[in-house]
Amino acid sequence: MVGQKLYILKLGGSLLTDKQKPESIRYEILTRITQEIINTKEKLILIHGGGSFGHPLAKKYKIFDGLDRKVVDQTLGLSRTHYAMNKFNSLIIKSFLDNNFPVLPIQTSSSFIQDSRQTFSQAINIIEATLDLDIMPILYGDILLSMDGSFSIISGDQIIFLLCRDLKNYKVSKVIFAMDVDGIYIKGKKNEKDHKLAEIIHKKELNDLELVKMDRKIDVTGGIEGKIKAIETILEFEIPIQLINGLKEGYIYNSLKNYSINCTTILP
Ligand code: ATP
Ligand code: IP8
Repeated sequence: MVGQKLYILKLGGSLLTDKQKPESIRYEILTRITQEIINTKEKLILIHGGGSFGHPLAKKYKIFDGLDRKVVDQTLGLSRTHYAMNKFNSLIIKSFLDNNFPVLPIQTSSSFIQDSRQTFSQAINIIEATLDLDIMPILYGDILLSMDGSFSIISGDQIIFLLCRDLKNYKVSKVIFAMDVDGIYIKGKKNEKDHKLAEIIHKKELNDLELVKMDRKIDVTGGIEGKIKAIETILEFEIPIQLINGLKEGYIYNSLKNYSINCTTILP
């Protein structure tokens, strides 16, 4: 089993929900994507983000910044943020079970904990045992408890880094971020309106990207800039990364099959 090939796919909150409208799931998209993933027959860990379920509550109760006695009912807000993510996750789990496909939710906030310096994975054996059984583990951005009596938010993007770092028996061969846009847009040379999709980016170019300023949605984990920071950490493990548009039919299937698509590829 050692070194078995594995993909990690993150379904972004921008893809599965309308980030401007609280707890709004895009069912048609979820149904199609579920089918695409099943059809690939590839082994993967599925992760999903917070979208309009986790981010608005995390923002309201300032969960990302940790324990703050001045925030009214903050620990209740911590529970509510987790509960919203759990609800979102259940809908995704249901979508696979409706298609008779075996999946198992791995509750992120019970699987990772941090101290003042780093985050520890507590459930790697469980995740690997799930994969061994050909059951697809599904994790999600969630609240993150801390051993010093505080808390924060762990993004789906950060979970990917931790899995790439800590999985023992599986080797991640590609990480895919499916979002509601084609990839990373960078500024062109001429004027404001001149922007383009970055098709191939090398690790050393990542810091100098001149990002186009697109719409700002509620996002406590840093939006596209936060994603790029997480990507930098994942590249430490020499794993190629793709950012793709999951709204486009067949793109998730094609990316998991390594067929060519119009997207951003980031190479270590
Ligand atoms: P979530 O964190 O809820 O899971 P996500 O992983 O889908 O969401 P976001 O963090 O919302 O992704 O980042 C993707 C969003 O970033 C896109 O919806 C896009 O509108 C926005 N964005 C802003 N600037 C850019 C840019 N230069 N290139 C690509 N996307 C950008
Ligand atoms: O959407 C954030 O995860 P992300 C999760 O992957 C919460 O950044 C609870 C806001």
